[in-house]
Order: sequence, then C-alpha cells, then structure tokens
Amino acid sequence: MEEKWTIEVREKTEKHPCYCDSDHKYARMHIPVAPKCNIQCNYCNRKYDCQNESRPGVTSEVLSPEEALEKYKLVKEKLSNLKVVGIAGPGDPLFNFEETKKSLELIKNYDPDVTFCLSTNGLMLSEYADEIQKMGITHLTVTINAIDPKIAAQIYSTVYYKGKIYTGEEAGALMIEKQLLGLEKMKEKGIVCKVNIVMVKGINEHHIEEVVKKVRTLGVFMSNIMPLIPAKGTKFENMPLVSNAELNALRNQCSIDLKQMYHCRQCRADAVGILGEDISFDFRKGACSTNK
Ligand code: CLF
Ligand code: SF4
Repeated sequence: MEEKWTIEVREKTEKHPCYCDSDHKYARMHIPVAPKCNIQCNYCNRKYDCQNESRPGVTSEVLSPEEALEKYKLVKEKLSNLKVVGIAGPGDPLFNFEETKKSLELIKNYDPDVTFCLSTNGLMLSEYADEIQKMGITHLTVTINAIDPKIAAQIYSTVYYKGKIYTGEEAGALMIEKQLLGLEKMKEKGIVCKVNIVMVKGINEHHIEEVVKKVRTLGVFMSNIMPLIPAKGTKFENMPLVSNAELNALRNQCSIDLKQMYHCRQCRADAVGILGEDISFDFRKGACSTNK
C-alpha cells in the first residue's frame, strides 16, 4: 500500500475481509444502527425484512447503540477472528450520525483494537470529515454510481439535503459534487476509501469505467462493481440482470486503472461472520445459526 496511509492503517487493511484479497480468515460484523436515509435510490427497498433475503439494506432488527455494544460482546466471544465493525445501513450511517457516533464510542471503549468501517451514500461525507477521523474510522466506502448528472438522475429519485428535496439532474449533480468532495477530504485525512458502484444495465454500464478513472484520481484504494439486485417494490424491479461474465469483464477492464474487488457478497445490514459464511445472529432472541 502507498505511503499516504499510516502503518497502523495498512496493518488493519491487511486484516479487513473486504479490502484484502480474501483468503477468508477474518470476520466482519455489521451493526444495524442507522435506519433512516436522506436519499432514495431506485434500486433500494428497506421494507422487506426477511431472514432469508441477502442484499444491502436488509436487516432483521435495528439496534440502539447500547444494544449494538451488547451484540458486539456476544459476537466477539464466538468469533475470535472478528476484526471489523461496519455500519452499512439499513439507511445511511451519516444521516443517523448520533447513533453511529455513540455506537462506535461504546465499542471502542470496550475494544480499542477493532477496525471501524462505514458505508455511505456520501451526501454528508465532506461535512463530517473531521468527526469521522476523530471517531477512529479508518475504512470508508462511498457508493458512486455515476459522475454524470444525467445518468445519476436515472438512479436517484430524490435527495434530501439541508431541508430541501432535490430531484432529477439537480439531485444527480448534488450527489456527485458531495461524493467527490467527500472522497477528497477522506484522502486528506488518510482514511482508506473504497468506491462501490452498482452496475445497472441500460443505465450506467458504459459509464462505469469513467467513474473508476475519476475516483482513482482521488486516491481511492479500490472499487467494487456490484450487479444490480432488482428488489421487489422498487423502480428497478424489472430491470435486466447482469451476468457474472458481464460483471467480471467490466471489472477486468477497470482493473487496468484501479484495484478491483471480486469477492463482494452484497451483505445485509446485519451481516456477521466471514464473507459468504454469515452467521444469522438474532440479538434479541439470542439465536445463532449459519447462513451460507
Ligand atoms: Fe461492511 Fe462494506 Fe465495511 Fe465490508 S461489507 S461496510 S466494506 S465491512 Fe464487503 Fe459486504 Fe461487499 Fe460491502 S462484502 S457488501 S464490500
Ligand atoms: Fe437505500 Fe443506501 Fe440508497 Fe439510502 S443510499 S436509498 S439506504 S441504497
């Protein structure tokens, strides 16, 4: 890894199951403490709440910060290879900032060695840059599906920012401006960033290479191109599926410019365990089972 990251951060990256080329040794745990979102992506439906459904935004329960700490203690006891606590929804962690901050504070007091990871839509990222660094977050993902407002307008239906609702190209332009500014700030702070991109056939598939080239200039560690999951009840529910061959061809093409992630499992907001070998851990019932 490059000099811009401290030795401590580089060591954490080597044990982060999403950032390292996985040999499936280390586990991560998502704490679902962030229920609200400030935007509406056309592929997102957080209403379906099913134990058997595995996709981003899905959780069986939303936890308070105190419950998240209790769950962390239980999981840590069971998984000695647990390295990372991530907040990946079900909404946006920065739009639920107080819950995010409190949860991480509590867990850090209990286990100062844990790696903290956030996944955000990026709208509030530049504004919380100082706080993110103070909270000890070392790894951060921003989902950037387009850097052209016309394309972004087809993916985000509404954006709520500072008391105003934006739609169309205005919404797309605002998202792009904030996401790119956020990445710039993260780079200044020495935080390791990854950019997730949802590949939507007919909308952004021919534009993704451009997104990757752009975020590379902002010092991101890698990008993660993920296929659209056409979830029921969303505007994109009838959109075509992306095949593995199409997905990997695009990843290979983009790997010329930037390191690519090939092992993403499009995790639930309450995922726990090694990637692809999640443990279903119902905190309130104290139940635990494997969910491969
Ligand atoms: Fe979670 Fe995301 Fe952190 Fe990993 S997941 S917040 S970076 S700890 Fe990983 Fe899951 Fe893919 Fe995300 S496999 S969906 S990339
Ligand atoms: Fe859903 Fe995340 Fe988009 Fe918010 S940013 S609408 S939680 S996918």
